[in-house]
Amino acid sequence: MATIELKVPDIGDFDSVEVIELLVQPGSEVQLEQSLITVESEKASMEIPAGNAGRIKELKVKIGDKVTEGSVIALVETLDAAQADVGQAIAPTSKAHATPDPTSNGESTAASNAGVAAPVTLAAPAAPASESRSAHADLATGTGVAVTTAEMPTSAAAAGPAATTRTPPVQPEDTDTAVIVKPHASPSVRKFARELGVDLSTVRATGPKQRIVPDDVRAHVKAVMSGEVTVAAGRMPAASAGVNEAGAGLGLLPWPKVDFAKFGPIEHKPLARIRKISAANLHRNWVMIPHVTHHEVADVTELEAFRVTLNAELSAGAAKFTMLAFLVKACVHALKHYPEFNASLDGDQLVLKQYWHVGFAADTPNGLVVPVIRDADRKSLSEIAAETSTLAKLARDGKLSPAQMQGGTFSISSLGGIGGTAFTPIINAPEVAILGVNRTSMQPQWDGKSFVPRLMLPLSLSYDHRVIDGAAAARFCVHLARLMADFRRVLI
Ligand code: CAO
Repeated sequence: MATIELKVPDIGDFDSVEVIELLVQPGSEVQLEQSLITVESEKASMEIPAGNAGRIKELKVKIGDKVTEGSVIALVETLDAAQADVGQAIAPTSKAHATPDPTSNGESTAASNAGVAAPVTLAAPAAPASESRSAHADLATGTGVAVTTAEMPTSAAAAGPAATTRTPPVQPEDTDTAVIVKPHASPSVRKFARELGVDLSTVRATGPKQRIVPDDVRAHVKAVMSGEVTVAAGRMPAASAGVNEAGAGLGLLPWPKVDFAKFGPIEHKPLARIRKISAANLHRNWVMIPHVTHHEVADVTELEAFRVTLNAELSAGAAKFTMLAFLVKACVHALKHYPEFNASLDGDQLVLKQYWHVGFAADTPNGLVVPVIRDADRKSLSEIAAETSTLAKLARDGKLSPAQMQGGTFSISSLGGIGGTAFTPIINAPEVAILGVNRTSMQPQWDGKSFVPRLMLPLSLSYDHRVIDGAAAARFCVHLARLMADFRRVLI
């Protein structure tokens, strides 16, 4: 057993950086490269890793101390003498590195994507560090920002002749920016928060200089669990969101707590199970998908006349031809023409589906459900009409099986039987578009010479703007409206 000093390694141009966090205590066993302390400069905070494994005998720094290269952080008892021989000075070429933890790297990248975290460039007389550079496009701002990561020696003795561009041991966390207000927290606190799924922008900081300390994260989790604080529903996985994982915290106020009984009589009614499930899904989809709704009107004068004629010819008991059935058929045609509407986002890939399963929102006493008409492209209009009627009845009776609600590639939400002129249907994730339909009304239309009464059907297409552009949505709707205006076009 030998006692050696663990020192601050070469940290580049930083003369004197403040210790803001102690990550080990006397008695702690540390592994090689385990973080010992967090230091903070004007621009960045970084964790200083151990150049030796062993047991911490004594800490030589405390919070608030200023350290520089060579400052002794702690005395450590190595587990055997052999290690001490190696440990005092890790050779410049040895792989004494603090490769950023992939998750921590991800978050730093996120910060950089926001255009705020500049890589720290050090002209240091040290061994060349391996460097990797990657550019990440920031979809939110449309900018590409270079992020540098590097390995570096952990020992102060790791000096060599070559000048190089390097970063500190751990990807720096930007702490000071005028562009985006990023929560002020050390890498280890960020890691801790990530493990717990806590969005640091929602955490109240109590540390010095508005710094979030581990206890703040714990207090936040406690408050959320006890219902004292509410947070926005889930966060978009970085890949499929196309935005940084840290995201911009919504920074919402807690939900108002009101004693309603103070103002008049009240009654408590538990939410039905379906409503709770659909509410959670709708909330997630609304928050996570950048919705835009495009509005169009289709002249269905001839189609409605045709529908009435067909229904008049029906034999007893046969399912009525509904506007919904025509819409399903027309939508399949439009989806084939514009395949990105029959797709899902999977990370940075678009999954274009070669099947056309159309869901339709069904209003039930217990909430909204979306049964799916599978292979709508292969079914006749009367088959679709019969199936929607069967599925709608099953839905109202609460007898839909999960399989009957799965696999949809596009949805239709029809309020045509009720009214309205337009609305914003919420996309049924992981689909990328949904068509809302309102009640037809007779309206004057200009035919070039005079106004004529025409039966107009309002269409509202909500689409995921990450996948679909406004122009594509407009084209899709024009295409759909033309089909509805002259249904013979569906055959083409
Ligand atoms: N314009 C005018 N009338 C319409 C119409 C339209 N766009 N769509 C339907 N109608 C008429 C029908 O012709 C029918 O009239 P008749 O009884 O005289 O024949 C009447 O309205 C009722 O139709 P319906 O709504 O029962 O049948 P449907 O096939 O059109 O719709 C279903 C079935 C399951 C979609 C519907 O019952 C339903 O649940 N709609 C609500 C969906 C919903 O809640 N969406 C909102 C979700 S939030 O995004």
